[in-house]
Amino acid sequence: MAHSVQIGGDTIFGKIIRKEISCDLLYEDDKCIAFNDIQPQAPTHFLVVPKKPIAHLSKAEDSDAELLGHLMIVGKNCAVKLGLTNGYRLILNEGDDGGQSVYHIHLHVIGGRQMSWPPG
Ligand code: DGP
Repeated sequence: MAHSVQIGGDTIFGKIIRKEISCDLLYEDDKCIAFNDIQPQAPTHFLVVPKKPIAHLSKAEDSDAELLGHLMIVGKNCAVKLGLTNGYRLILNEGDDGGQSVYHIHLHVIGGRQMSWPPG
């Protein structure tokens, strides 16, 4: 018997995508969802999450290129809507060394203050 795969996958972000838990929603379309991060690291901090449950960047396939690009465009459009006219930072944490804690790929968009470099 075929396994049934849950839409959005089996992480906290899957539950948000399926509306099983709430979020502060900024944007949604058929491919992704954007919502404010629950632990903001700056005055503006939101996540752009594909509905396809790719666990992390190193699991992405060549055929995911358009979807991954879409996340950046949605992040840029949301940043405009939120008034981030002076710049912002996009971050994608990959694996343990990258500091990834939720294994459903997501783009952080952080702004509203001056960022430093290198990141911690
Ligand atoms: P990362 O460390 O890159 O995997 O980032 C995961 C982010 O997800 C972290 O900044 C906190 C955020 N997060 C975790 N659980 C929830 C949640 O239930 N709701 C929201 N809005 N954000 C969450």
